[in-house]
Amino acid sequence: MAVDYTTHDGVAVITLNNPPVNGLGLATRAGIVAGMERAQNDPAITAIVLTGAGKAFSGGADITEFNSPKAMQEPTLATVIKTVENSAKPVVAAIHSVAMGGGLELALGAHYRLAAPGAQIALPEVKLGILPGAGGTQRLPRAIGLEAALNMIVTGAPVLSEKLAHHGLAQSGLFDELVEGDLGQAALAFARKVGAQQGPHPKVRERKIEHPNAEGFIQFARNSVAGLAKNFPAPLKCIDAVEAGVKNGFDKGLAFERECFVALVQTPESRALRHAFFGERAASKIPDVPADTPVREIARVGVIGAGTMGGGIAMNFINAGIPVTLLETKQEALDRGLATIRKNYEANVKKGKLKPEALEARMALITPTLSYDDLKNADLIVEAVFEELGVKEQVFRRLDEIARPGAILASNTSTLDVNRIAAFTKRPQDVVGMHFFSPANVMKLLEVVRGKETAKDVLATVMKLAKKIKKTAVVSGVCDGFIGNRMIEQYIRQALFMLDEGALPAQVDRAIEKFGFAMGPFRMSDLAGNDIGWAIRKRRYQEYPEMQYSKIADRLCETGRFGQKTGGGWYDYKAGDRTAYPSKRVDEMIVAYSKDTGIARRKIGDEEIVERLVFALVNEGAKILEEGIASKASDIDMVYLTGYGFPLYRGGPMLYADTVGLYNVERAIRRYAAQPNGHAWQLAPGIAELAAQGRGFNG
Ligand code: T1G
Repeated sequence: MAVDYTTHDGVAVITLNNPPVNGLGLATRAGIVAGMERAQNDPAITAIVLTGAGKAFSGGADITEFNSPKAMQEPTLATVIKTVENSAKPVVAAIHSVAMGGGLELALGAHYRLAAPGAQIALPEVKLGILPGAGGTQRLPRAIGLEAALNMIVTGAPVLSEKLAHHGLAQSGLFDELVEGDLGQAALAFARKVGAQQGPHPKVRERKIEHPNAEGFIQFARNSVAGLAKNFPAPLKCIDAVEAGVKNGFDKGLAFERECFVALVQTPESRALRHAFFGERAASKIPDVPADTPVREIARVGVIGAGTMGGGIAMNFINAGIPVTLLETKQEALDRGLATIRKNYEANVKKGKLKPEALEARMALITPTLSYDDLKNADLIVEAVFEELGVKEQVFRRLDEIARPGAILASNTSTLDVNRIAAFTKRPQDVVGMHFFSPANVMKLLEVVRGKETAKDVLATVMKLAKKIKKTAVVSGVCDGFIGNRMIEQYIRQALFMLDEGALPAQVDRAIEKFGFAMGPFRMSDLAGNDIGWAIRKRRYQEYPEMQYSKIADRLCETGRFGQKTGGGWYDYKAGDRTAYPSKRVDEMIVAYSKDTGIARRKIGDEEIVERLVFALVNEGAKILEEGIASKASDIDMVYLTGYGFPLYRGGPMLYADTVGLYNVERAIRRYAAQPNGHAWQLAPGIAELAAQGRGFNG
């Protein structure tokens, strides 16, 4: 049963009991209404307490019911809240831990509210591309005032309950009492007290919204939100709904809120945000690794290599309070690495992101060493040494000798075969890839590369640890480039072919940045260093002689134009200025290369640029799914949303393909396959199959 009903000397207690967070699914909603009716009809009951079992009062509407008929089935949340608000007997909401979204809206329908301190109070709907759809935009301003309410609704940010107990403006606070002790007992006592009082009991909806200049403030809110809301319609709609209630009263405001909700829930932006919300959680679930797989304790971590990657990796663990032994081969490299870590923290202190005393505490968690023996007690050792198999072999053979039994041995490799690395040890079951993205202490994405012998508890341990170090971990099988880099390879290939065929770097970058990417391929390459791609291509030419590439990027590198670090790459740069200025010299080089290769240049439109770049990702992603390298399309989307600057409001390459329709994606790919360089377009069978069934990657 999703709701429990108990009575205690004249007080009925309705307890939401729908783990994990008392999502307000249909059964829960029906249970609350049934409980309310039961209490109304019981003459012995003088008051009602509404509370939540387990880890939350309520996390809001049951998002697993979104876009399903159940979400709109009576009793809807609006009906539940009306039932509570119109109850002849006073209702006391007793809140602990979490009251979010519909959960907070439900509490706002009660006549009184008590809260334990430390509870997260929020209307986070805007983060899902919608707005509070059960009266939140109308009741919250009446409960805590226009400014505080607008801020919570438009940002979706949680506020701790103790901050809402009393409010500076005219209205009393959201909570009638903050309860340090036993919330249940306090709620029963409070309920008995109000149950003995003559009604009617206070309704939030009857409070006035007092503000000296509501119209002015709302306009100010609109102006400040405009930038933040650039690609997202929901924040501005939140303001519209609050304004409707201020201007036209509660009932009209409620009706308008409903209209806005129904409109927003259908938008592609909301679908993308919900997809990302679920994708983030789904990524930590590995199909063949049971959720209750025992995990190994990770109390101490070893990091080998104190370079850019090693230092960033070490910071992730010490940020989570896990001590790190940092190993280098030479003292000056070790000193340099420590200095870089300290510099990063000092920058955070300067930005106010870190307290000065916390800096020293974090640095104290690092034990620098030049000796492998100091790693012998580590529970996890992550190597971030030079990306060359021979070097990895030395490291893993040495680790096999000194690491304690059961230690997890992880490689940060971005391109090498984790199975071959595991084979350098006698414990391949303990070897896994942990591919961090640079800068490792900033980028959320972590590709967890599963070798064919990697043990399930190793995977479960690393996925849990990833959550602790605030990474979005996605499991990848072993292939060249895993998920992200394997797909970006085809994206870059198309970008280069389009230069041969008629486009120029600035045009390609502008088109894909207009689509929403943080940075186009050429600005990105100039930032990362064109020589990195050059080295990878040289290896590819050896390994995949049959795969044709444009050689324009090699020609650029042969002139030493590695990007920002050499003052020039695809673009020109001025000293101390990171602005990418189109380079006449490079553009001429591109035109000359087309001539040399006999390709007649043509005008390439932005739409073709975006299709060829994004569908190159989609096509390779489809192959990755078919090969089982990724277990679900949302994993691929999470890789692109958290590691490659794919626009969040489009939900990732695979969701974007679903939005376009795989029927149209297939037609476009077949069209490009018939053009020059069409050899690069080998349509993934999965796209044609799904298109024929009228389906998408995400159902
Ligand atoms: N419904 C159903 N399941 C939910 C859920 C929800 N609202 N929120 C979380 N879960 C699941 C989640 O998928 C995961 O499942 C587990 O709970 C633990 O979550 C009309 C329409 C509540 C702060 O946006 O912010 O109300 O992986 O890992 O870190 O206006 O979850 O274990 O199977 O995040 O302790 C608005 C979203 C809905 C709240 C808990 N509510 N949730 O954080 O655990 S829209 C939200 C959160 C709405 C009304 C509208 C967090 C949390 P599993 P978790 P956590």
